[in-house]
Amino acid sequence: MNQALLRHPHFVSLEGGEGAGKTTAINAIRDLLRERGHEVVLTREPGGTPLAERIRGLVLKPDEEIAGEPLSAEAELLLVFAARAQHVRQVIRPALQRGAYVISDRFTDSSYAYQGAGRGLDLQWIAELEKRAVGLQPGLTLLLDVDVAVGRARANGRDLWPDRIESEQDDFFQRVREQFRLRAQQDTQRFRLIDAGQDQAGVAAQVRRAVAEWLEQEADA
Ligand code: Z5A
Repeated sequence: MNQALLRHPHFVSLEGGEGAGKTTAINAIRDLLRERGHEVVLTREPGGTPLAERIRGLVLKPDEEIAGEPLSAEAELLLVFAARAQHVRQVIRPALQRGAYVISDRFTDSSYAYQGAGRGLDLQWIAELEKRAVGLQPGLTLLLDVDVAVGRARANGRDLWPDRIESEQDDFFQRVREQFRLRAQQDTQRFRLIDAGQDQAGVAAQVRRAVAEWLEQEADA
């Protein structure tokens, strides 16, 4: 089994808490890359393939038949990784292989943040799954960082029925935010921290700047 963890320069992920504004950021990156003539594939996690989208439903919005059965943290982790293993092989790698840029709304960093810091699962176990089941990291990860209360207020303005994870308490989201920030501090080569507390135009401008600089670095490398 392949255990190498490779970074691909055309693979970009967006991370952050609820209501951080990933949609605005994704649109800004897509526009920038298309202006420069690149093929862009937009995708998301959990999800991105029909099977992985089914798994997303199981994790976030279980139907009536299974809603009463508590989902253990361990099962939640394995489900998001099952979805990711599928997503990488069916969508992400084929797109990268034909030269496209792939922008994913969340990727493995979310598992470290939500299942690791949020649910309290062993980060080493997650690292092992990342190596064995995924084998791929983004070349660039934009972390949209925003105060938990601000992000939740934005998301609450939109969600009538919060999903399983959105129903968690503020301390869960605080741990998630801290884990994302820690990962960004520990890997400044891959991460760019975006102040997502600004208005949407301000966030889009920071994102465009960060991606343009990164493209220049990649071209010089
Ligand atoms: N999850 C996990 O547990 N483990 C994993 O491995 C993975 C995921 C991959 C689904 O993700 C859930 O899966 C997520 C983590 C978990 N759960 N949570 N929480 P998701 O990305 O689909 O769900 P989300 O993070 O809850 O999405 P979101 O709340 O939609 O966040 P967003 O995409 O960053 O926000 P948005 O749609 O761009 O904006 C939200 C609202 O805020 C919207 O009304 C905007 O108009 C408004 N907004 C956005 N930016 C601004 C600014 N700058 N100012 C004012 N208002 C703004």
